[in-house]
Amino acid sequence: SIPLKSRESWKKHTVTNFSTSDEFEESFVRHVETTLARSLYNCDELAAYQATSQTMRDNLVTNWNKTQQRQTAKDQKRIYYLSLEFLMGRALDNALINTGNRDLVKDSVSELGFNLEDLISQEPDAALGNGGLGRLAACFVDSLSSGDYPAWGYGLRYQYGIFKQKIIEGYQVEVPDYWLKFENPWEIARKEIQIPIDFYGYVEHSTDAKGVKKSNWIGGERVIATAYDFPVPGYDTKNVNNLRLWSAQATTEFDFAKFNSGDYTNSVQATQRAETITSVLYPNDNFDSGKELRLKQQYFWVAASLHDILRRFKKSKRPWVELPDQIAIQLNDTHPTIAVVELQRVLVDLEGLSWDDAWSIVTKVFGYTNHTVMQEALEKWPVDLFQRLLPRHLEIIYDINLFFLQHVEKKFPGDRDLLSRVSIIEESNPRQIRMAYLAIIGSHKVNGVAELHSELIKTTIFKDFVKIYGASKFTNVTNGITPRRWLKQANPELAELIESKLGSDAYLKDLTLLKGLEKFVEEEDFIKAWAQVKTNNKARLIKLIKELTGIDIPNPEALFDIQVKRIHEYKRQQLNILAVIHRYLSIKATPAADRAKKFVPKVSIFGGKSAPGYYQAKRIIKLINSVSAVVNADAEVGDLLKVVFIPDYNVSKAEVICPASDLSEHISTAGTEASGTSNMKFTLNGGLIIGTVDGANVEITREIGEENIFLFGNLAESVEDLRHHHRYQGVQITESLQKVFDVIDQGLFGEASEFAPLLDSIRYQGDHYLVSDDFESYLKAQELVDETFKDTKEWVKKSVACVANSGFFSSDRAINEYAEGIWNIEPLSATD
Ligand code: GPQ
Repeated sequence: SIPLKSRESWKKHTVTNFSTSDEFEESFVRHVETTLARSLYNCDELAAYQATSQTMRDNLVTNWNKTQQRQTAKDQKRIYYLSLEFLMGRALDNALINTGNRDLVKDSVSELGFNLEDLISQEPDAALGNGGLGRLAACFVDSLSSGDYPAWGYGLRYQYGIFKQKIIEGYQVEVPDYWLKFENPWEIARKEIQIPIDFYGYVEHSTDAKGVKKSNWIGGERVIATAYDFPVPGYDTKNVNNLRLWSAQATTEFDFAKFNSGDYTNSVQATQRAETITSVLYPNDNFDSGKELRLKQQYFWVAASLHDILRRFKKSKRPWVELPDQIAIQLNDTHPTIAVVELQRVLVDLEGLSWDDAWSIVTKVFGYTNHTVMQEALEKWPVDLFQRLLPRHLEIIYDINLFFLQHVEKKFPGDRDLLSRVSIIEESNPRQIRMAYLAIIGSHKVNGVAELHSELIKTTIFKDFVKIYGASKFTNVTNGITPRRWLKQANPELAELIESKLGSDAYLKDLTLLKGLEKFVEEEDFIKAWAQVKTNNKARLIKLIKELTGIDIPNPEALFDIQVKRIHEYKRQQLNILAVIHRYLSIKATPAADRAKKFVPKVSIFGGKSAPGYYQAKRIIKLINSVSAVVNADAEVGDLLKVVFIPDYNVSKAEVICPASDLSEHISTAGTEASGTSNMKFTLNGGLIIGTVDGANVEITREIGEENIFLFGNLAESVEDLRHHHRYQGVQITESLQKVFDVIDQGLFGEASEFAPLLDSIRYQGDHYLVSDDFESYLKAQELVDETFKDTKEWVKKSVACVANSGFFSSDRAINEYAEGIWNIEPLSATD
């Protein structure tokens, strides 16, 4: 560091943050003219976006530095959130809001000749995630910073995020998302951080002078992990935490043996191979595809992160037993589970601790969050693959398993079925490693993400582990969303109205204050203003739909009924579109004169990506688009029904879509959606929900009241019986569903054979997702929606009730629960 006598002159020049318009503009122009090497004459909107972001980044970086210094000095316990996905979306608007600079910057860029909204929309989404799981991680880092927690996120810096979805002739076409095309002002490249990560190779066993057995892994291939840091600003605090994303590089130790033997090209190819590790995000949601490169990604990321975490711990010179007092690591799903094994390896093989001492440390450090009970999503890795890629880790897994099974045997002597059921190794062909079991055994707490889900994991997939460890190891932390992005940023007009009624914006940090809105529901003016905000937001969405699809929505007063999320059979977009067809047929079958009385005008809006190899989901997309084409062109139906598929649903589009719903659909087969988080976003924005008794819908109902939600369908407890019934007694297709099937079969929406596999999975293949069982009750619920919507005033009151009672669903609340119940960490305020 700098010698004492030089520090005075240093401090004189230390960077200060802009705080006036003038200072902002000075910095903006400096960045245009130096950083970007442009001028007054060729500063386009992209350059202006870059200069605005660079200026904001300067502020974030100074606060980031102070935050890190403060955290190092105080040396409190830190939380490390390991997630393979961070679905961050855009950073600029969020930084402006969280630092309280939005108005100032809007005026400043306007003085310089730009419109802030236009600059904001220049930014590509940081789409390093698939769906709910990745967006949850993004909301969590926002809440960790806002709550002043000493926290780091660790993930991968994919060069390609989730693909962009184009709709061509009704089909999904995937286009690569090369989001780093232009300079990314939000990342700080730390090229000096170079962590070697090994793969393959073999294990050497030896015995030392004291007779202690030693294992030493000699890697066969080396890749370098280099760091990119993303500052994460908290709201209304100077606290700025770090999100560190790793990028893979070839080693700079050039392979001279190959080079000298004239094999220059092969030697360079190794570089290419190394870099593929972080090139692409796997585009599967709720599905395990088991690819070797994916396992490489996981180990690369986990080994680099642990190395970094342990280096920081070692600087404090504390003994290893204190590790669990200084750090907590949360495993976001099983993707980082190999961290359990890697930490054990480092402590035993490299740091020389005994197995038991190491294991007692390891299990105190980790917590594991489960996000699904669906079998096809639970990660398993072939033993053979592990043997090749991570031979020492496989040995350690065998030992962890052995000690665990010994413990089980002692507790339940002779129960061989139990042993084979809970073994980390599944004795299948090929043999597989069950990552969820390893995560449970290696953690001190396991949590689900909504109450119903946390109960289900205890009674289904992890039942045996409750028997072994007791129920107290299993807990619930219901998901949440950040109100900064999902209310203030996405819905500025509603935020303003709320602030004017509550008298301050304190609700953005204590969302339960929204309850205060209830006392205004009888005020005529308030209700009118509330309705007006919704209308304005619907107009904003109408514009977006027109831009993206060319479809005109003639009637902004129509009921906007929205289902946006990944396309998945369990989420049941097929149920929605089949009911839309039913509605279309009913309208056509009603005499023209009676239609207006019977139906409220409605716009059915869909959006979401299918995994590229998930053909059934792709058929659902095609069906929605075909129905859209037929219905929208049918003059007889007019504005009574419009159907829209919004292409390339992502975070920045969600920010326009969520505030514009009258009704949103959360209609998964009961017991399949762990929580859902878009249900919370729509509720927070004054949209009503039609939904099943699943995931967080249950808690939303409890908070907002049964009279303010449209629930329907079978309960989770009936699902197994219904499937059993389908298997042995067949599937019952009701008359109304049959009529819908008939018109599809007759080719009303184009080539019937394209959709046959979709219908067949319901009528002939056991209807796993219970579409037939829930169809009638869904139609009934939709009828009730229509009835209720006709009374505009009553509807608006329900809308207010939704917002007023959504305080519980803040990710701040979720993070506080993790901090207290799982991590045992305290905030460290910027003013401490
Ligand atoms: N979730 Cl296992 C994903 O987004 N991807 C996954 O691979 C798995 C779960 C979701 C889950 O489906 C939602 O119900 C949750 O709300 C979300 O995780 C966050 O917990």
